[in-house]
Amino acid sequence: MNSNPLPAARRRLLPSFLFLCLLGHLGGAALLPASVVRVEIKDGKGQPVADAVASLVPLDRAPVIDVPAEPAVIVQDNEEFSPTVTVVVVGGKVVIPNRDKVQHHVYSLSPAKRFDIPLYKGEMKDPVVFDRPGIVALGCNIHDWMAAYVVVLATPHFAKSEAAGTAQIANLPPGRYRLEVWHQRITAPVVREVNVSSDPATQVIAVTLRELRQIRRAPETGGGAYR
Ligand SMILES: [Cu+2]
Repeated sequence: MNSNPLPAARRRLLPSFLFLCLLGHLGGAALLPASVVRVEIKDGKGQPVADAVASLVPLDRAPVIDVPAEPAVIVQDNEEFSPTVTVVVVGGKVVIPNRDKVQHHVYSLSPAKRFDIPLYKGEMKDPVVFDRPGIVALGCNIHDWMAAYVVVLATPHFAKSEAAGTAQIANLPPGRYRLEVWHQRITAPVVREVNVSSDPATQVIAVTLRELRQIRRAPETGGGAYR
């Protein structure tokens, strides 16, 4: 029997104590509860807006962007893109597999990334790399109604709003930021300046997107709109 258990307990505790000290020394800021900005996005009638993208661009430091090794995935299923809004950082990759029995011809004419993938089914050969910030609208040459967006950001701080209209951006270092809120149905993003203090807290910012454009998913019949 061990008549003196204390030294053994100390020996067990010492490594974890040293580990914590090391962690605290290397990444003190990361261990603190970090600040959160929660953007509540509504339309002019007070209804929540889903699939809006809120991003925070640091104004007093260069953003540190880690490009994920894995591509984001936009599936083509039942002759629709899913999801319809995808966010990537600059340099991010996207694959657009076709799960339908029919072929699709995916393209973009957006200045931030033009591409054209002629008729295909199944997987793509190479992912599309989005190397410039901007909004990239995807379409299909065969099916006019198919539409999706890739939002390419030069900041790692972003979130897409859920059904409740909430986009929550966590782990924010203190500083000044430019908040941008984009939605496919507004003509220009909503821009605000936001201060994140060094005291960890959750800041709630209400954004109203007025005058949301209607999206035509199929051509109108009769042509009356153009007379
Ligand atoms: Cu198609």
